[in-house]
Amino acid sequence: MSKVKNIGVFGRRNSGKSSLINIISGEEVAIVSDIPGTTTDPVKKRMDVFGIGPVSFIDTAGIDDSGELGEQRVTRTKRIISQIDLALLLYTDNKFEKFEKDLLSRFKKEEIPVIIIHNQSDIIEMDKDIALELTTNYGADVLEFSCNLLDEEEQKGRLETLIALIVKNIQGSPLTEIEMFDGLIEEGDSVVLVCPIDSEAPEGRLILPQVNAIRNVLDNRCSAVVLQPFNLPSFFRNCATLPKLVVTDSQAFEQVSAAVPEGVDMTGFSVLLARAKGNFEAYLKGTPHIDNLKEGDRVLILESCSHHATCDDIGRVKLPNLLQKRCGCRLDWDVVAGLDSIERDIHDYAMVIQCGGCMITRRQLLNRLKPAIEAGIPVSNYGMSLAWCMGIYERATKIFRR
Ligand SMILES: Nc1nc2c(ncn2[C@@H]2O[C@H](COP(=O)(O)OP(=O)(O)O)[C@@H](O)[C@H]2O)c(=O)[nH]1
Ligand SMILES: [Mg+2]
Repeated sequence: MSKVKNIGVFGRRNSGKSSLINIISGEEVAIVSDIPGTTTDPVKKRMDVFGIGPVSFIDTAGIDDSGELGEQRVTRTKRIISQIDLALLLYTDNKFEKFEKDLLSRFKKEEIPVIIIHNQSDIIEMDKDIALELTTNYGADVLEFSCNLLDEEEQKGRLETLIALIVKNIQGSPLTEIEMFDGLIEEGDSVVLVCPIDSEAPEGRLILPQVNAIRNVLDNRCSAVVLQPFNLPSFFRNCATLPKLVVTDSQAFEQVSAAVPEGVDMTGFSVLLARAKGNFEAYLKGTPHIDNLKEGDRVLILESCSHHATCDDIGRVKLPNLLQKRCGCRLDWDVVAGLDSIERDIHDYAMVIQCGGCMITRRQLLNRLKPAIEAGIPVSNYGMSLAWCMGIYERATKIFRR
């Protein structure tokens, strides 16, 4: 199961926010009334949408309220915007003015996808020219809608269009975080998690990615078998049905790879994390460029926190050594920590390698990588680069390249 996606419903008082949420959810949740400003608190309504899982609609009543102090309103709007994955912006009477435009520019700044809805179209039809202008200027979908349609079939059709747009916008959004096993396993599958308990393992507990993996396997109504590398041969000798997937700590990849039958998919925790949080497509494309690095090339390491001993060691010692060994030549390095600005011209770099980004949001991470990607420089991340250098990349990414 994925994380709940929050959808904010915006619009002036009486534009039909509460009515729309009611229609979508098919229940009376938000209070609908003829008196402006009845809904004063954001009301959250949860439902499941096929294709994206649980979503929660947030009724943003009151943010156009002229009675409230301007500053408070801005703060409240900002707070709502910071939690949403998608915005529905309602307008009526073809009036798309400062209130609507200000909201749109906020969404754009935060890279939040938006669907613009001309509501109450039963009273005043949507002006197609204005709608086209909005699509052209803002790159947003514009939908003609009405909460008061008498024709049930027509209403059903419009709702289906709206839901399809919601799914498209959320799935296509770079902000949507993926859970570790999203799309990889189905109810009833079993997953083997290989967790070596060695000198690097913390005293008396598992590390966070392992714990998160167990939880996410359970969320998917699957079973998790947690074991150490040396348990694998006997596990495969005795298991009645083969597991769907084997996930291992990358340190143990070679040993695990030898013990897992050819036909069983396997990958690493670090690869799953790179997919969940980073720009995975760009990493898949960029990582093989490691083999094109040549003498004197400059590599940029983006380390997103500067106080994590293990990451520090990977970025400054382990990765440079492994990469130089793999390429058989000397490379130059810059490590930029935290969210510090990159001083050199990005074009000076032959490659950019990003850490796992466990301390920053997906939005921050994607913004961090943007200059390199826009400049056409190959990007990778710690886990995937390590996998490449250790010669285990092919097998660890096979399931993602089908
Ligand atoms: N004719 C018509 N009335 C609507 C439509 N949507 C909402 N209303 C009515 O407009 C009023 C305000 O709607 P409401 O959902 O409370 O607006 P909100 O303030 O944005 O939450 C109510 O009387 C609704 O019944 C619509 O599409 N057509
Ligand atoms: Mg309302």
